[in-house]
Amino acid sequence: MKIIHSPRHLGHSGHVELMNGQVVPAFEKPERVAMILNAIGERPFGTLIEPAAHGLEALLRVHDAAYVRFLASAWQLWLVDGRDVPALPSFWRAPGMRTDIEPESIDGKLGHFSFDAGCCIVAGTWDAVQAGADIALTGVDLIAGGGKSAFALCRPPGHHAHAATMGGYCFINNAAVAAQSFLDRGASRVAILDVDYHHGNGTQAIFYDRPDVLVCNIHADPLQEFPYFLGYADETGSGAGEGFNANFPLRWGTDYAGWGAALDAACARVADYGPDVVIVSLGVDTYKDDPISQFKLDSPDYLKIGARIAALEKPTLFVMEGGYAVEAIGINVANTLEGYLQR
Ligand code: SP5
Ligand code: ZN
Repeated sequence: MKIIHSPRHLGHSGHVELMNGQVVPAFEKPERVAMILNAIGERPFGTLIEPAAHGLEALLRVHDAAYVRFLASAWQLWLVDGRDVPALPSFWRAPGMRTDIEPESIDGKLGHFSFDAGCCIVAGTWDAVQAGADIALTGVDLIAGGGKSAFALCRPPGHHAHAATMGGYCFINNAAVAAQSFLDRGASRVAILDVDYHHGNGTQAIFYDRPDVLVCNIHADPLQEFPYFLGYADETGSGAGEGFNANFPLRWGTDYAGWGAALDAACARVADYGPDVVIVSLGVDTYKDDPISQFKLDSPDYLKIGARIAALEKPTLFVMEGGYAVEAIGINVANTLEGYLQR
């Protein structure tokens, strides 16, 4: 399996987030990728390649132009204001306030284009984000060219990002950009299977009214867990997209017995849909020792996840999302890929 990786993710470092009322170093940190590369390097299945530059066109197929302009300029605007610390949003609108105006001030823009304080911007963030999208698009190239599978080692992750909103460590929705790119290259149906611990609210929202992308999400119940305001079981799509979104919320403490049953149900939906290609939003924050999560999957369980996905017998693009137990993230990702390849 080709593993697509770029060192440019390293530019997104030294950033912070708000956790339990305090500003803390971000859990979404560069060491995550280093650990995944280490684990993959110890097994026989990976060929590392660098992404090809794809420009912004494919990003603009799912993201608003004003949002992409904001991401590209935010760090400079923040510096102009005389600040030399990481940029973090701290102002948001209430329902009833204006949504049609993008403020001139950087603090206004940061709030306008975000839904939490999870997306801290530093000098190298935009370059890392662009590299991440190029990684996903290079994965599309490989599979559109006849490859059976590929692993897009994206960082930062993407599944919480909406068309014009960052959040949950995500800026550009790599999986959504990849899905749209498959369609633009001639696929008629794409399935996204999101196994990250958190609901992929951005991916769901981007494709919610469309039948050409089936979005299936297995995640912690938003009654208990971030992103709180989307990801409930009654969200099934709207308009032409009715019936093409499926959520499998699970309670804190869920182990592989419960989680694997949801995976079977989600995979049955994917198989029924008959997609040309499957994109797996691969988060391993379902792991029992993840520092911000509450599921109980253990490392050998990821072999089973990979095997279950392989049983779909579809071309498959794995796109990296979350996973914050740095000591185990590499083993868990490598197990997923090994389980996929060995079936
Ligand atoms: C891609 C991805 O996995 N993004 C996750 C973003 C989660 N941000 C909010 C987490 C809130 C967790 N609260 C934990 C309390 C621990 N004491
Ligand atoms: Zn997550």
